[in-house]
Amino acid sequence: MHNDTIAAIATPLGMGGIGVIRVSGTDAFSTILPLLQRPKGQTGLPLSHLLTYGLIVDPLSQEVLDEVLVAFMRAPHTYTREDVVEIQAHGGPLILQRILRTVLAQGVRMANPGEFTLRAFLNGRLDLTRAEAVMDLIGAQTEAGQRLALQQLRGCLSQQLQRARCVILGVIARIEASIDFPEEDVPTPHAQELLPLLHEAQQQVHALLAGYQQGKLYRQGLRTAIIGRPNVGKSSLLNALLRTERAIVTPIAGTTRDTIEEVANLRGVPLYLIDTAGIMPTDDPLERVGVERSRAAAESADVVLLVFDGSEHLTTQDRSVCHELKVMGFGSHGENVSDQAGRPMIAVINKSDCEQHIEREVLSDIWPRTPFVTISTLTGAGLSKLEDALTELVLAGKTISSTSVLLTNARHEQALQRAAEHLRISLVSLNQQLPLDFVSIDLRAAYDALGEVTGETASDALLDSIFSKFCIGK
Ligand SMILES: Nc1nc2c(ncn2[C@@H]2O[C@H](COP(=O)(O)OP(=O)(O)O)[C@@H](O)[C@H]2O)c(=O)[nH]1
Ligand SMILES: [Mg+2]
Repeated sequence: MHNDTIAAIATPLGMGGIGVIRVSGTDAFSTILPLLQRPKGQTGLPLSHLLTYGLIVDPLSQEVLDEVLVAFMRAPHTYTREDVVEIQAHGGPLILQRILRTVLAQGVRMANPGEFTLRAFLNGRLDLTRAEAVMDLIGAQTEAGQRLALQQLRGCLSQQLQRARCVILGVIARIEASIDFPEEDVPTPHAQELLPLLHEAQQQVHALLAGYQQGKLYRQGLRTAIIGRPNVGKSSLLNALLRTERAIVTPIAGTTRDTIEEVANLRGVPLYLIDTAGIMPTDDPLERVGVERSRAAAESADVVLLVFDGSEHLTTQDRSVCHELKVMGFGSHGENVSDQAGRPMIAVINKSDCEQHIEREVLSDIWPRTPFVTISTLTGAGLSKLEDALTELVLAGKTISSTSVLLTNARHEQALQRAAEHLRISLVSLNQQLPLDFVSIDLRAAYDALGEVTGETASDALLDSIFSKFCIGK
């Protein structure tokens, strides 16, 4: 099924200077060449990997569809490792679709989502972690996310995984040789020789797992709900963190009726900010929907920014918002640092440019161990302190360097957890001096689990589920 020739529009649908149609497979050259009318005197196959000028002509109607530049790229030095043709046409959706239709009419099949990358994987150009990195790179929301994806695309994660696999395979080979050839000269390995090797593999797996919480943050970002009663400055805070005028701000309480979601960049972590209508009792049916959505936003958030108006006394509404968040488990409880931490929350006291009337002691009683930050969205005072506090809360002071390899993908994490568990059991068996074939069963399972991450032992169903998430043309 993977040797037919496929085609798709590889650039996003919309108006643009250029748009690209990608064709891959054994018939790519022989399909496109007859559609291309080149300047007089140019015949035969153009040189590989160079641009050729010409017109795309519909072979039936002889109509000229567009003036194009075409790259003919000979396997194996191509994205898919097959013969690839990329047609650079003018970037209008209609033009690109007409050219694509003409190409498909020559017997080429429309590519499935991710099929070009799937072929690159099946033809051995990329392993699975690198193929997945292509998608992460395209979808990255911050430069830090981009860097992590690029590290993965360049194979840094695969290399670390292969090192651990190699060690495990070495141990399996020694055990199985001694089991298979007991009469010959293959000595039974001693636990003392194998233990350090397995500890080394275990350490490599654990090191990767340890980076996952952080890596996940950079890739998936953080849902951050801005909560508080109306008019405390929630929408102003959203705008300030985005450094744009996204939400409408007015002195009229209840201006924001629906929730607004935008992505801000918190020192490399994508922050999905949710501005809410505010949580307060209301009889207005429209407002009630807004209030319900605010509650839902808080409930589903990773972090809450609870906003107060420092220029006013605490109101009953402020207190009832506090009560609701407590019930949802936000903020740290108890008197001691060692007490159980609640869901992450920062209390933000806004309007520091005005005379202050808020009862801070009351707030500290309600939220004894929650960080407080005083800001003014009007002057910008305290905003970088707020970003510090957020960074501290979610990253605990850890930031990444440009060469970090971090696990960012839940699929990888789950497979590595399984590998770690099998390694642990194999070490227990070895320490208890159980027969070596017990040890080797778990080592094989650990080896396979690591291979699932790189794709060496991935099932077709897994491949389908991964590549179907790609966009068409990738
Ligand atoms: N003086 C002062 N006014 C502010 C500040 N932040 C917001 N406001 C004003 O407070 C009112 C309500 O702001 P808004 O962001 O719409 O509050 P929301 O209802 O919580 O979203 C508007 O008139 C803002 O201009 C601030 O830091 N200082
Ligand atoms: Mg608002």
